[in-house]
This record gives sequence, C-alpha cells and structure tokens, in this order.
Amino acid sequence: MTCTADRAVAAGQPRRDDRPERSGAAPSRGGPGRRAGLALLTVVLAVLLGAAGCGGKGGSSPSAGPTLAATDGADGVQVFAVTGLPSMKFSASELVAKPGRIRVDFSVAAGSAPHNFVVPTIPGANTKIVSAGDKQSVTFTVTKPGDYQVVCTLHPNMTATLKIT
Ligand SMILES: [Cu+2]
Repeated sequence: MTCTADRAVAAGQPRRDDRPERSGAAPSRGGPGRRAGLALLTVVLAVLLGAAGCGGKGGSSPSAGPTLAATDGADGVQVFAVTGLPSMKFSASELVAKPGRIRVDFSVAAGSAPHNFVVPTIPGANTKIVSAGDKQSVTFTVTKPGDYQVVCTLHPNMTATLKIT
C-alpha cells in the first residue's frame, strides 16, 4: 500500500529536476503543449514501471510463490485454499500449519493444464487429477513437524512445501 505512494513521490522527483534543462532546448520547435505531453508521458511510464516493480517485490526469487498460513476451519481442521495455475505452479510455494488435521481445497484455474496436489510421504494426502475450472478437497492428518514436499505428479517441477511447525 505504501509502495504505490512511495513510488509516486519518487516518480515526481526526476521530472522536476528535468525541467530547467529541457526549457533551454525546447522553445524553438516544441512549445509548451509538446513539453506538457512529454512530461505526462514520463509520469505515465514512471507509474507503470513503479507498479511493475511493486508487483515483483513479493517473493525472494522470481519463481517463488507466496507463503500461505492455514486458516481455522470447523472442528479444528486447518484449511488451505490452493490453486493449480496455467504457469505450472501452485498458487503458494509454502503452506504453513501445525500438526493435526489439514484440509486442502485444491482448484485448477480456468485455461490451465490439469493438475493434482500430492504429498507423497503422507498417506491419503492426494487429490485426483483435477481439470481446469474444477476443484477437489482432501483431508489428512500430520503428526510430526517437518517439511513435506508437495508435487503435481503430472508436472514434476511443480512443487511446494508443506511446513508443519
Ligand atoms: Cu500439474
């Protein structure tokens, strides 16, 4: 949220410094109209670049998705909503929960290849292959803290980590 505001202030800075320099060269051909247009274009570009920069700030590496904390469901079950994406990734790269019952509400985005959600080392922690626009939930129990790898068996590079703390 503060990111956009900070960027806007930063974008205003170079434009102000720029002005005296430009006014020396421009009057003969440009005139005030063209200069205003250039200034506006500069601002628009700065805002677009700023917005792109903000978006990229999320993860530590460009390919890493966000960390997801479980939400509390009924009867103490810990719930994750995870989406399989057209980019062959899970919507979260890390799912954080405590030992106990866990439910994963797994859906596959429209326009995506089919995916599944499988934790190979936890019996029963797997969905079937889910088609684009469909969803399936799976509930399982984990007792031991640790990092459990999650994978889509159709796309072996499509992985995430279930972190039990
Ligand atoms: Cu997949």
